[in-house]
Amino acid sequence: MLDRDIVQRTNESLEDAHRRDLDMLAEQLRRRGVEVDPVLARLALFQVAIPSWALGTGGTRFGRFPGDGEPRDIYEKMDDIAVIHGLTRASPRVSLHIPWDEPDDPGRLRDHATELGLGFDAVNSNTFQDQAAQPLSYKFGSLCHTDPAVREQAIAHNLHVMEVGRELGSRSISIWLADGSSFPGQMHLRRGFERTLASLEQVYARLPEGWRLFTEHKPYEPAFYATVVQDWGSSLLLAQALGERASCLVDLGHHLPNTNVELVVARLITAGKLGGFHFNDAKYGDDDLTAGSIKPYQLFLVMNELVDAVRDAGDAFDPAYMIDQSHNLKDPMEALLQTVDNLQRAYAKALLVDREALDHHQENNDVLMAEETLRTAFETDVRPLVAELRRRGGGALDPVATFRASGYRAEVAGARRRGDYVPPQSL
Ligand SMILES: [Mn+2]
Repeated sequence: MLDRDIVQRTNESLEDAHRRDLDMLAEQLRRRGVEVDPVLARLALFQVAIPSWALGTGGTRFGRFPGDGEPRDIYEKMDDIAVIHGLTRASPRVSLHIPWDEPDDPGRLRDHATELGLGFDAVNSNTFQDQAAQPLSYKFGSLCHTDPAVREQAIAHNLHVMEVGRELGSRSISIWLADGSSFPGQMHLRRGFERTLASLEQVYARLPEGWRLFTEHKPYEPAFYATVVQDWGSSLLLAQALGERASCLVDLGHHLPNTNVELVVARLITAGKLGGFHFNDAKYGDDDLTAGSIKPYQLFLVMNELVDAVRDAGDAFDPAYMIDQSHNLKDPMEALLQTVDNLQRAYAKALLVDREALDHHQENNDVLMAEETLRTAFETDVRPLVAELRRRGGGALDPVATFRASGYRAEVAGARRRGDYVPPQSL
């Protein structure tokens, strides 16, 4: 099992090279008037939640190729997340999906999480699939359905998810509005949206004290003609109509090709309605690839808007940062270690943007220097900064290398197959 000794031994073997890399970077940053420690202090505030559905191998419409040692239930998933957090020190919360990871006893799961040093971020409802014991079908929609009984069922499900979340200590619910139509004429475009809003009002009215509700938009899929909450504009209409505690969730993959996602983020910040993120990356559609793997510059530009918003609003700006990925080829735990690292790198680069210089160049319409100010930050190799933050927090200088050295996957593969699995110690 993964223990502190392996982290320490691996760190020791990497320490010398790390020191030299960090010193070189610190010297470079000093020339720009930037000190390492304040950057690390701000980088430490960036934490991201691990989704409960990302610990097992995902699949495509065509097939699934499961790996050895996948977690068999939510408890084993929590154990894997504890290992990920132990290595990254930046992912202490879990975003739970219901019913996929519905706990039999929320109190017991909460205790298990606490023992592992974990907590819960937004809970996710699901009205885009029919479940075994469910009386009415979502084939033609859920919260938007023409039949009030189906809408009632979907509302009741969301209320149930909030109740489970409340017992777990969660403080928000993400609702992906997957309803839509695949053919012109299938659904009355305005009425479908109005019914969705009316249903969400019922959910919002029962939002527990101190909770937030996130609406998640998507342009197409599973519906191919008109998604009810197709874009950030529709999501914003819902959040504004619902009230102060409703806001929009931006899934990076839920935009049509070439959409300027950082601009969407900026607009939602202006409206005071940026609730949270689902980080991932995409080449063609909702590909759910590793965040930063396809469009690292876009990820940096999104982070740049977030860091800029913190500058203006301080602690009042507090979106929920979550990952939403499907790991079909990579070991899911390794992919998540890589993702957290990628996100921290992008955020660290955004922290290095010389904002005074950028303001100056923007005010003076110096296009080239404004762009170069961003590029200077983006092209800085911040890997030693992120590694140093992990090291200081007791994590791994190189999380994937440490994970591989630990033999964790092989060990749980044996135990989980044999059925005598003993949860690992928290890092
Ligand atoms: Mn999502």
